[in-house]
Amino acid sequence: MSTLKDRLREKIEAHRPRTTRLLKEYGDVKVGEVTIAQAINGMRGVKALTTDISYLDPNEGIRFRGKTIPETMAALPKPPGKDYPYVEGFWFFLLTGDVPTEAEALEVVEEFKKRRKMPQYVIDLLRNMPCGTHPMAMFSAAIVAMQQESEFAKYYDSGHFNKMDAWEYMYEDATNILARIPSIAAYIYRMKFKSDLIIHPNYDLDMGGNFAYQMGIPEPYDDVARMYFILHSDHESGNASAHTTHLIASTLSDAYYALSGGLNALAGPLHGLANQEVLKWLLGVMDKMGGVEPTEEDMKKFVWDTLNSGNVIPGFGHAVLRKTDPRYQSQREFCLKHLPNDRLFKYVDMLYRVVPDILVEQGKAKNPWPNVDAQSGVIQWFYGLREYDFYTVLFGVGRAIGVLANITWDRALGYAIERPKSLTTEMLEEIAGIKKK
Ligand code: CMX
Repeated sequence: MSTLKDRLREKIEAHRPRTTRLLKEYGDVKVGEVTIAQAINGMRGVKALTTDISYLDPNEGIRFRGKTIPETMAALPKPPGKDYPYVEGFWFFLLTGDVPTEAEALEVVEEFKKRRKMPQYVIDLLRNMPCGTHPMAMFSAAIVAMQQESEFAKYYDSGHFNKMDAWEYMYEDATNILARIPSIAAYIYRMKFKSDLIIHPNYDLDMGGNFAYQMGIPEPYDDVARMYFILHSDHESGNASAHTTHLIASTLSDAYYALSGGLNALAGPLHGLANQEVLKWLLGVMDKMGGVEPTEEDMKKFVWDTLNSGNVIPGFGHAVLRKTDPRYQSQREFCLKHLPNDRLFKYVDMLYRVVPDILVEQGKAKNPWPNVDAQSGVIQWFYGLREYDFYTVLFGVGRAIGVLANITWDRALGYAIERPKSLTTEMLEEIAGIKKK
């Protein structure tokens, strides 16, 4: 038994009575009300989910297990000589809420190495997909293809399924998936964009180090990977990828089905695909300028042209945040340190100066500030990863950490199958007093 699994068991056993008590003794206490706008417009702000893994304050941004991003990065153990923590230690932290010691983090590193090998049938599947397939479709298909290996599904079929133990099988599936997905992502990249010249895993390296190795990108890309996966991991339960994963898992579907579905939600341009859209948009700006650096006036015109043509400015705005996303800030600090003179970074920085005022002037977006996706593609581009169709896959590797931690806890606490209630438009009109019953 691993230290992580033992610790998780202790945490789960300590936590269960809190959930049971809330449900039994306080189940009827109201946490809020729902308006017609919320019922029609994407349930924005409806408080109807529970997670202890992260919390998103509209002004402060994300906290993982109570810690801000800088606190998280500072607290967790790091590989020797590196600036960013082991992703494996971060997984320990998200699951348990405890900062692991170096030895505990390294135990997870070793556990992931043991489970790293990716099945040949996944490579065969990916090779057989049409060459026009988007990397996100390949990624999602690869995950669901491995469903036949699900320990959770086997346990459910065993005939002695017990709700109290179900989390253990979800945890095993989650660990197997996390150990493999950086390799799957790198395979997709090398297969699709590097003439299928695949680099096999290096079993001496941690998750971030091995990912950089399998991508074929030298240091400090290993640290970029660690930073990137941690920053993109979790953003509460209500965002589309996390919520989709949670919803699917609530049916007692296993982690493979659930994560694959969550990744499909991430693939939308209003969500994770925005990072590729930012790059595409910026390159369009550069192309129009014919290589000449735009002035702020030029940039303002491009922004207005985009808005006037009915499109959103990718990388800006957020459903919950009302300030600059601290995930954007973290990446900006990385850029200021490692690529301060990069041309694309300067463009992004110029956008930071011009877009918020324009969005305020336009008067539609509730949050004019940049989100995580505004900055992330620039870093990848700088390190030679220029196939921006791939960027959302990177987001997906990170997001898997958060959503898999969440569905492990969902099973531990026995959260019910999700089933909100719908109303008809006529019923809303009656509630509004427009129509009489
Ligand atoms: N550019 C132009 N218009 C924007 C905008 C932007 N960046 N952000 C919001 N708006 C518009 C909305 O489209 C909406 O217009 P309509 O009333 O015509 O439909 C209006 O402002 C109000 O929207 P909102 O309440 O401020 O934002 P939502 O909660 O509805 O949507 C989000 C949030 C992120 C989808 C939206 O801000 C957006 O489309 N941003 C650009 C895409 C993006 O960067 N997505 C990535 C978000 C982070 C992530 O999940 O990865």
